[in-house]
Amino acid sequence: MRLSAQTPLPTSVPAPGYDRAAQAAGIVHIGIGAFHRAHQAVYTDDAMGAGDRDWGIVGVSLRSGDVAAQLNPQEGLYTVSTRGTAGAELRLIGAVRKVLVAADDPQAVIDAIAAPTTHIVSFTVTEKGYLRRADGSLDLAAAVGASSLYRFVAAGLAARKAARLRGVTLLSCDNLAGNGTVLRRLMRDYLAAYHPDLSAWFDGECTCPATMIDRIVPATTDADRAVVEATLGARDEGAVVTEGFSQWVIEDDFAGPRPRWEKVGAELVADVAPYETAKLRMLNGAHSALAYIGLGRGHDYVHQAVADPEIHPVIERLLREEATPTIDAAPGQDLAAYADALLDRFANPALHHRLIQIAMDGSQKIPQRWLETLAWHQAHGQRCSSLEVGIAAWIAFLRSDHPIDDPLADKLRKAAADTDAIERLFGDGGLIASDWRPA
Ligand code: CS2
Repeated sequence: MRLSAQTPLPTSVPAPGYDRAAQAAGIVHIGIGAFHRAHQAVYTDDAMGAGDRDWGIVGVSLRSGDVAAQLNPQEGLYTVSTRGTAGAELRLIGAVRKVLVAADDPQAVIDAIAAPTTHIVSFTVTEKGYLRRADGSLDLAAAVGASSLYRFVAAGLAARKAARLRGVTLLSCDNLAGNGTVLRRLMRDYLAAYHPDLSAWFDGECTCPATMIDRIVPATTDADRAVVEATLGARDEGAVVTEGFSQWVIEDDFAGPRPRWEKVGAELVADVAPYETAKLRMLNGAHSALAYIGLGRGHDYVHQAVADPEIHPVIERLLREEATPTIDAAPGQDLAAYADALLDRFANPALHHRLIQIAMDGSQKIPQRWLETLAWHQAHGQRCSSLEVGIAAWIAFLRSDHPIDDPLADKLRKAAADTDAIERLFGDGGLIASDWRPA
């Protein structure tokens, strides 16, 4: 039996306490992968559980029909399993109304963005989904492609303007440094090139707040779905598995109404930068190092790599001595406690977070995770031995038999094969733009 609104659930599984069918969709979310379902959709479900209304989510997949096939037959319902050392907890999430596939029905996506009830368009499209060139500008040729977020957003905004509706908040929830500013700049580049009539309206009507998003969400496996089915008594194809920890820090700069996410654990702040910088350089920086060093030493999962006595001190040094001094902490932000918590989170044996999942798209991740830290230390006349081990491990990974899943895969493999690999990757005119120069 497939999960649906009619499925009788075990009493141990909490379900939405609000009238799902009565909620209008206030959010269009582009890139509805496992991360969104375990993070923003949970906060939104909680906000509606706490009394907010009309914040249903229309999910969009730009390319693949997989998530639509998982969730639409289930009326958008799915479970989140939270796994820690103390066991697992399951709950049903009701915030997602349906999933659209842009490749199959582009007009439906444009109509959803243009709907009068929509106030927020949010994104988890991964680093490469922003189509940013090394100099920070938009890759204008790629941005007119069929799976470009910019095309859909611009067409939706044009329809709003024509209908004399208000603008929307564009909320980037990806791991980029200054994600709000990046999205605003790239959206402006797109409009200037292809919709100049919309540029002034966009500047006056739409905002792009920065966010720091944090929850570890491994890709769901068939084994995970089987465990959920045993508890639920129904098949949930859209199940997601995650850790207990969750954090969301959002710049309070919305163009119109928003859910009261701050009532359900999110932090609405004036400046996200200290949280975002700490998260990228510490959590994500350590993750990428664990991935490449760990794979090189034959591990499959994060918890195995961090327990390896050869790797643990490298990660601890990366967190405490390399990343920490580069971060201007906000008042009350305790970076030593954050490093402790990260080491505990990485050690969670119940998550089964694959290193190869983190290893993908290294060319898109490494600049904000490692190179800004390296550049800071270089400016202070210091080296970073842990990050240098990480870079060596990345090059070894690019030379290995592992499949390289990265938009620059071919170029990276060629550069890494060279005896001057570091120079070809990071030197002047190298593949990876950065302020850090190899010594
Ligand atoms: C990971 C992130 O896959 C990766 O690159 O570092 O997805 C990480 O798990 C999340 O950012 C945690 O919030």
